[in-house]
Amino acid sequence: MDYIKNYSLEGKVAWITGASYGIGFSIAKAMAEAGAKIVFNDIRQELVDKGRAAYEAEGIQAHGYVCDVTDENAVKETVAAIEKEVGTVDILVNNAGIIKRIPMIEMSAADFRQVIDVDLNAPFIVSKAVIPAMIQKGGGKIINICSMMSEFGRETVSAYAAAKGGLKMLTRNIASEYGEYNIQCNGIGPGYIATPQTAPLREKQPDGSRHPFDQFIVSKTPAGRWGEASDLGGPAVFLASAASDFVNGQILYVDGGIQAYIGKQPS
Ligand code: NAP
Ligand code: GCO
Repeated sequence: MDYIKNYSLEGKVAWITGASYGIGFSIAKAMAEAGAKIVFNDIRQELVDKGRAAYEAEGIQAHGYVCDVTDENAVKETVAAIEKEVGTVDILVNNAGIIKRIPMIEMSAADFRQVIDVDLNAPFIVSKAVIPAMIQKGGGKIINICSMMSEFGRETVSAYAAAKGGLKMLTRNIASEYGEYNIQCNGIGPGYIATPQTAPLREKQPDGSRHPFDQFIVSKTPAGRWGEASDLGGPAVFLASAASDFVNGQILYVDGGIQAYIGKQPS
């Protein structure tokens, strides 16, 4: 058997939510290189246009839609449009996400709810919208972008950790409830990745030194570096492909070994 064919996404329609840039863009790029047709969305037309141009610059004809993933009606309309214009969604990557770094006792309930809405409720809404057609088609793949905060807490990220912890269990429940329909639902848990979301944690200090958190993460990571969004492409293609048809309900951590390591002694 030509084993590499198991990793091909030829003929598949992959919807990566919130993928105008960042991790979602890199995952979409890798899936396109594996043969998938790429669908992405963003909350504003100008960002969709910008994202489409970025894909074109990579030689990818991506289908972009304006859609706020927290809006169930908008998601249903977008799924109908995708099915009409591109085809049934074979692969869903619930990537869209936000973070608000606020000490819990200073955080408003509205801020907490907004993070839960985007990072947990939206993956429920979008998965619920695509599963029926996946069942009809004989199967599908759902990949939820979890986080190290699916396992750990830290100061100021209570809403985000609660959402990502819940997303880990939503992943396992979709795997449990729809595995019999040949739908595999798994998570990817990135470590600390250099994207706009973590830019504040890597900002240079007024004296030109590196951000203390930047130094902390590098000392805690055996790889001795932040992850790049491109580090997530291969794991995502694996979980989207036939090569992972018997992998279900798992969270694949792509963290450079940070969760295995006690950390380097400060110099
Ligand atoms: P990012 O650079 O902030 O990108 C997030 C994307 O989600 C943006 O395109 C954003 O669109 C989109 N988005 C936000 N809310 C949305 C909504 N309501 N509807 C549609 N799209 C929405 O973040 P990232 O670092 O690439 O992270 C992507 C995913 O990986 C997130 O789920 C994040 O929690 C997770 N993650 C990141 C890291 C890391 O270290 N970076 C580590 C672990 C997990 P706009 O531009 O319109 O806001
Ligand atoms: C933070 C970071 C993390 C990363 C990621 C780690 O403030 O601690 O933003 O939450 O985004 O989720 O896996």
